[in-house]
Amino acid sequence: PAVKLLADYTPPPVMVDNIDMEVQLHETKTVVTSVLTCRARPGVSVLELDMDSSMVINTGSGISINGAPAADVSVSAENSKLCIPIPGDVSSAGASFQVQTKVVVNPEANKALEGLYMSGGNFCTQCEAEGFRKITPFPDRPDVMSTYSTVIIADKEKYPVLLGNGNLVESGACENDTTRHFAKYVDPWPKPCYLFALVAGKLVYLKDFFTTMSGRKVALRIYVRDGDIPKCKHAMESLKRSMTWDEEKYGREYDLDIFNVVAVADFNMGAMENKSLNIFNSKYVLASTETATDADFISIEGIIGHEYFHNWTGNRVTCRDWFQLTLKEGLTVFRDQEFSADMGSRAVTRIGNVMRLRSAQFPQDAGPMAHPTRPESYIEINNFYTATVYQKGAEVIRMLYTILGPDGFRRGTDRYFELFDGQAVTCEDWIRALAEANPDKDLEQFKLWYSQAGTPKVKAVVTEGGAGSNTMTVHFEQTIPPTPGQAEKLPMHIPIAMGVLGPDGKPVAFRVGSADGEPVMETVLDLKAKQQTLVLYDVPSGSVASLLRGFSAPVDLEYVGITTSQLCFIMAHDTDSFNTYEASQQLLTQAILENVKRAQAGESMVELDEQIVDAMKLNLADSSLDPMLRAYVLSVPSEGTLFEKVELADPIATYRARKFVKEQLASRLESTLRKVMADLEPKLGGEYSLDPTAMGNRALFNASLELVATMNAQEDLQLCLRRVENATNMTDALAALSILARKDCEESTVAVSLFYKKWSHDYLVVDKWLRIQATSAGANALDVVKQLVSHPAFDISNPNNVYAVLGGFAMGNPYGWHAAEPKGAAYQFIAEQVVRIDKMNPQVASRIVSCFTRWRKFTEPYQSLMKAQLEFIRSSPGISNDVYEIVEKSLA
Ligand code: B3K
Ligand code: ZN
Repeated sequence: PAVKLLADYTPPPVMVDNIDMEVQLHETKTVVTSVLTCRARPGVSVLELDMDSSMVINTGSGISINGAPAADVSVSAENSKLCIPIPGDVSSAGASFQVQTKVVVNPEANKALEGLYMSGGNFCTQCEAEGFRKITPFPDRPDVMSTYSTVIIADKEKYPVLLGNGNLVESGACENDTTRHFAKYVDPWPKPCYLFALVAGKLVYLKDFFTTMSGRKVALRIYVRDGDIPKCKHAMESLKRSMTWDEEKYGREYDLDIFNVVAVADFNMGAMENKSLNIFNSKYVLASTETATDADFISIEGIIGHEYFHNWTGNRVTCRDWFQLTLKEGLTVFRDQEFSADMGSRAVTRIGNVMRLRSAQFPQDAGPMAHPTRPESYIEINNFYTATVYQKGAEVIRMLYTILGPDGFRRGTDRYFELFDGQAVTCEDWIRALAEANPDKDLEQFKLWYSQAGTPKVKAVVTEGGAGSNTMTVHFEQTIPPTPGQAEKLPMHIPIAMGVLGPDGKPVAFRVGSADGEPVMETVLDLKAKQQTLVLYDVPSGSVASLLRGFSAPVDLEYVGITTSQLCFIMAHDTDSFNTYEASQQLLTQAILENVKRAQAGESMVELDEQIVDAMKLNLADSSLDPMLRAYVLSVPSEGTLFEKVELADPIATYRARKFVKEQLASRLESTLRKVMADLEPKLGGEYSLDPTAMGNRALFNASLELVATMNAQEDLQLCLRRVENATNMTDALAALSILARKDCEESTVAVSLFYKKWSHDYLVVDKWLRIQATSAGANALDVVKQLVSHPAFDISNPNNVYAVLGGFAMGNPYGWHAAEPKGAAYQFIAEQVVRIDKMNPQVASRIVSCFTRWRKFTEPYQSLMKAQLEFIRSSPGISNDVYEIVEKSLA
């Protein structure tokens, strides 16, 4: 397969200023007629349109130019380009000309869920990144921006609702066929074709409206299947909050009279920001107290916000080419993270963001798929919608925010919209806009965050000045590990936020750089050199530095020589909640890793240090703290994060050591945990609320219950079972189910089956039930997963089901996955499923095959067995470019 390079970029030979489409919908034979108004660059004599082998096209009579049949039209060998010679008189002097094409596509046969396809009997589309070429021949690249008109025609009974981009200008019955009707939409804003969408089907909607800051009244509608309207309220409220927030924080107003959201059950990813017609995976729209967890409510708010925010960061200003994907995604993730922080608890939101970065992006940055936030090459762009482009991309924006400050950043985004509205631009352009608005800042070195892959490692050595000198010296050293294709790296610009805790635990006002500087409580060091030293004055002896507050840069910080008691001190006193959490995680990580070594050596494990137990108790019992933060502090680092801390990971020893430490926490903190539960109990009843404290209380109760239940006392197991049965909200029911699903006991079997009975009518809840089993099962997980795959509720062509069961198992259940017997049996099973799914849906297959990329990270025999499956997949006939790219790069 061809490798595409950023360095090969050339501007489009032909621009399309407008496209008029007519889509005659039919399940197996949809006819798409398009008229493209084109302008060719001087010297361009052939119009090349991207197309797809799945479409039927009559090159003889299906194409005309300025109304006359086009001559000598050809289709390239791989059926991927339609080449239409432009007669000399037509293209002269850059004049506009019109090209009409007519093609037939088959939505029902489209199991890849890219282009035009069917979900639950309705038509829908997904065009990003390159799906538009499966609907009509077109220069399918984001730097071709056009205005659109779309006429959608379909059977009136089967497809009463017809939706397109932009404003509805006309609709009615078809004159020539009374069983059919049509709707015409016009989108006046030039857009790249990846933002095209249409929907047709039997849908109902929840409606509302929003008045923008300039007084425009926007009709808001969320379209769902019959019966689902009551589950749309939270999404609608989230949408209105997003619209207000973007006006207040960025001065960005919505720009059309309607904004539609459609929920579909078959969707490859979370959601899509099509202009005025967002299409969502229904799991990120539908929610009720009974069926959705607190985490679901939070994700819905975040994703509704994310897609809405794309209207400016992505749609009005878009990407020049797909290498620039982080331009819209990193920025929009940052915006949705900040929106969520403003709507809920900032500290808790930040911890959640960092957990995700560390569990998904750090491993990617350390493995064979490592790439810069702006990749320089790819085979299949769909493989680059990654944690690096999204989550690390958002960290890059966050660092810019930190460096420029809130006002400087806002001046920068204003400048960005002012310069580039209506254009397709690059990451360089983005930095240029920020720099122009902040002439006192130098962002040159910062740009390396776009081009250098790998997680920088920062070592910090803190020393106190001699007695009486009241200084603290912090010496930093950065190194950036080699990544594929990048052996040598340059030092990066890393903003490090820090503060100081005095010997009494109180925050210290210190002076930076000289003894007569202004006293500050916090400072941000711009680490730019490979090594850099910072001297702080007025620091009482016995103080402790609190480094990388709020996780101010996506780096791996090693605080050299920090002691257990200093970490416990930070946990107890830091005013920065992130570092409170971070200290607890460092302590638990050290304790687990120590025991991993012992497990490997066949030695007995060491108990948790008394200091750690005390610090945990203090935190747990402090009811003045945010309960969600207390729950996070109590959370034991995931196996995935632990693997990253060692050279070669032994999955079974890691599992045992982690389990041991968890049991230690449970038994040593038991009385405190039970007291916390008893204190929370009365607060949990009453009306369900999504305010941060209510959610925190549920999380803390459930985290405590999870710990005490590791001791398997009958009454705790019974309590879990009762909660599965009687909980009035999904958060509590699911928490209890996941505790039991991990166990081998009567209550577990009962809980799993009664949960299914209760919820078998709700496919989104069933999806949770599938995932819980796939992620919780122990050494017999492979058998469980095989049963789930043949369960009537499982549909291999539904992406959510596949991600829940196969993804949950291979990527969310490290123990069950590696421990399956005979060794490697689970790898083989998943490899076979990947090959099977790839024939239908390469994007889904490619996500699942990623479970093998880090094979080198594991001890033998795991690594060889995983590698063997990658080789099996590579040798399977007809694998997609999507899967090929991941497999090939993993083996390289
Ligand atoms: N832009 C889409 C993702 C499209 C993925 C294509 N494989 C959703 C989002 O990031 O908002
Ligand atoms: Zn996005």
